Amino acid sequence: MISKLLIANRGEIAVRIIRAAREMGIQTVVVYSEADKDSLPVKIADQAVKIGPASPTDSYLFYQNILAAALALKADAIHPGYGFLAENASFAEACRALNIKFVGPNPLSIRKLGDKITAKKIVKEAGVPVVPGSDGVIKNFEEARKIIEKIGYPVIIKASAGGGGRGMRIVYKESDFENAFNYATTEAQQAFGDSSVYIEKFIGNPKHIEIQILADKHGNAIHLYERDCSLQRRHQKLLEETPSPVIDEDTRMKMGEVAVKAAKAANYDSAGTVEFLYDIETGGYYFIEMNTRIQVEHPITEEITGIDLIKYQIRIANGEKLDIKQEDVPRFGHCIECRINAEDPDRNFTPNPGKITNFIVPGGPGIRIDSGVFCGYTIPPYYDSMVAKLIVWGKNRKEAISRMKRALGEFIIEGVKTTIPFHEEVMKSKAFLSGQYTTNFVEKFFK
Ligand code: MV4
Repeated sequence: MISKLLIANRGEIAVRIIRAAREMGIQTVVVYSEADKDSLPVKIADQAVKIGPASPTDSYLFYQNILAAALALKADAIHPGYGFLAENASFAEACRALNIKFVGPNPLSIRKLGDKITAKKIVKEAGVPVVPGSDGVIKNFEEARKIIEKIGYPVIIKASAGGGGRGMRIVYKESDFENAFNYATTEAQQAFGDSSVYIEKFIGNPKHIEIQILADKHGNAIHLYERDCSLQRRHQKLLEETPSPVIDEDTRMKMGEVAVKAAKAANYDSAGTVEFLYDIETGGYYFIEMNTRIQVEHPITEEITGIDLIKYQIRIANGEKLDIKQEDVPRFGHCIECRINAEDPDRNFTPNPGKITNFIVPGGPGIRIDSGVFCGYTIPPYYDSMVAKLIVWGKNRKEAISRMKRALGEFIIEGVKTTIPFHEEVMKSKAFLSGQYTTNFVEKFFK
């Protein structure tokens, strides 16, 4: 049994994990950097241990110190949250070697799915639709030419060690290919220490649809429907909603089924997310990658299913069997999350850290706020700029949107600029209201 959980993260996700653990009767230890000594997770955890200076590489990423803290305080499990060590297979292995439960999938699954070429191969063999393209590493121009003859331009070159939009190049015509290929391999080598790249047909105007899954260590896996994460800017998601306004019931269940297939094929055993591109013209969907962590936007799935994903992650890490069957996964209403960042939307979303001098949160029916800040707190400049996730539930999309407008209007944050005005504009925009918005929406309408 897990009796003490160490949280190897900061901010709102550390708070979220402390809340789940506390409701389960599990003691909590949070580790923190010098810059986070006055943070909310440090205040509310049962215990807190300083692990290093502000710099992430010397604190939240420096896992020797985190493991030493876990041993010293006798934590029997570590939750990595998202970012930092969450998808680090070597860290998961190091936990295992010390007999500490890693709240996440087994190290081999992390490693296989982290390599995007391997991930695609595994799921394709299991019958999951993937974007047409190369089946493995592209070694040279000749190899690429043969594949592009079949799929046609435009194509996208992706780094196998990349993911989440890092290390990608779009190529529209043959005369640009050689340059782009050389650039992509060099960049991949520099960024990830692995020059492997692969190519796919470039889907020009897709929706980013992801399926939440839960898989245990006994071979059981279920999905918890989709999230529409198309509203993003430079690969940073700004708003997520579920259900997706463009996914019909039949497609929803089919995408869920293939996501479960993908998870099973990868021997997956935790909460995870299977990412697809969805073509609104054809209704086609294609696997692109799988994320082996809990995601920022997990609460919207919790709100429409009533299932606490963090508690399930902990139970699964503890070796427990899933006690929900696919047919028993509820789905009620509609949920939207707006990420409120300390950024200036009028200045190209430049980060705007500093002291929060006033912080009054909206409340009332259907409102949930996941945040790591409070009035008087100073947002340090070293980490991401998220201030709060404003999560709104409504009986349908229309009510969720009205409620989101109302909640954005109630939210008072002073001292730092935030993305609230941006979200207020989104709530009024035709493309968002129609539900037909794609990944190009922000770049197209908010320049
Ligand atoms: C693509 C794509 C179009 N076609 N793959 C971005 C995040 C990462 N998970 C995969 N991504 C994409 N992969 C194919 N075959 C479009 C995206 C994409 C994107 C690409 C360029 C600029 C902005 C984008 C925003 C969202 C998704």
